[in-house]
Amino acid sequence: MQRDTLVFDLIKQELERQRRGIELIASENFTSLQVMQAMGGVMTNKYAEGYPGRRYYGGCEIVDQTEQLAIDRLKQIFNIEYANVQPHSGAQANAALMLSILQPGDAILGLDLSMGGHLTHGSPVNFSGKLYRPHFYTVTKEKGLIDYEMLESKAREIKPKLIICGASAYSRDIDYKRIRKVADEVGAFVMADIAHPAGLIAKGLLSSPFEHCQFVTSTTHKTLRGPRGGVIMMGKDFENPFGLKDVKGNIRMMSNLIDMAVFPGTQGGPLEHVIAAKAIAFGEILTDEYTVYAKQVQSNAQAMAKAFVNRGYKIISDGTDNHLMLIDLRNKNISGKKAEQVLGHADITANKNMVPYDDKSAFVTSGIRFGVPAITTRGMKEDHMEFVVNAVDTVLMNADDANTLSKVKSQVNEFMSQFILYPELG
Ligand code: DSN
Repeated sequence: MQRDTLVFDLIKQELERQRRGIELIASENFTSLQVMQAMGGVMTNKYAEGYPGRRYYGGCEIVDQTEQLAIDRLKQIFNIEYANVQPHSGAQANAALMLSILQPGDAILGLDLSMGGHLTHGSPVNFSGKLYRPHFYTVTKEKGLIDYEMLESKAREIKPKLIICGASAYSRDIDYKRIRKVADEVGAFVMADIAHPAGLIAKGLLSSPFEHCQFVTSTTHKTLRGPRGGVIMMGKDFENPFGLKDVKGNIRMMSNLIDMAVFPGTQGGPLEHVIAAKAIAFGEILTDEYTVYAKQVQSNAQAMAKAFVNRGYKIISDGTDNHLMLIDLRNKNISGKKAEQVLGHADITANKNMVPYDDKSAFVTSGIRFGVPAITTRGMKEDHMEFVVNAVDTVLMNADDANTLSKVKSQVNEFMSQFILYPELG
């Protein structure tokens, strides 16, 4: 078959784009070459509906081993009893988890999307807000911290079946213990979606949710630096809350309910090539090298936040505990939309983001979100944050000056040439 030069040329252009720019999207990262090789390998050809040792197709004896490796390594990373590595994404993980414990119309309580939450935590445009009855807590107006008192009073009033914690644009640690306390009081489960900070939690740099939240979901491609995908985990397995029995009349464990909700509940064949890549990434996370990386992520984020504050930028909650920060640009007289656009002209990639109590729409926004997982993988240290923040600031303060934008772009490209990305790819 003729090589598709059109598509491969676009892939080459994307590699060049990633190489020359400063990547500040908090949810992105650069996987290792071996993770990408697994994703582009022959396991993409295999159907394997079911689970290791219990498949609906023949020829699964090899993919059984990679999937079991992924499961075992993930359990080792977090020191937990249960992991399902089949969800195709974080959204799929959340859909399956909710399917396993909720009935349509059940009340759920999550952090409002416009306050840093996530679409799958009850947004009316998402399955979670359409199938279930969503309610929300917020962050406080003064400090930008999760309003635990509101969470508690809403939980007592609504009596949700599930309380969801975790966020996409929240830079502080979470008090899982406090959330579990009110959940127990009102008869709710707690699910922590750790898609963003999972890598820092893995290395003990942030509080662990496993002791307090019955269910934990994550993506695998953000701080975890693996392939795009999702996982569902439990610190401890337990008998299912509904007394569901299997064909032999045995009560099924919660792990069985979740497995069934992933397949056949919400997915068909698992992506075994991605699962092989997850296994590789999880192996990398177990190394000391990754521990050094995770600590550097946290230090870089703090250095970056300090550099922004020194230039008069308003960080929501006044700083960061994790890998990201959300900046309110209103005192800088530029919208998030425009900021994202002009930063793009200088080869700096970030995403506009609503800030709490924003007066602009989600398409315009008053804020911008910055994260350091990707630039830390490129090799940047605390000292480099000064260059990055200076470049961002110069762009934002000269947003309508094409000459300045082009000058910063050249400086960015020159700066990034010292942090080699995928040298093996030529
Ligand atoms: N889209 C992801 C993010 O950027 O945070 C969340 O799913």
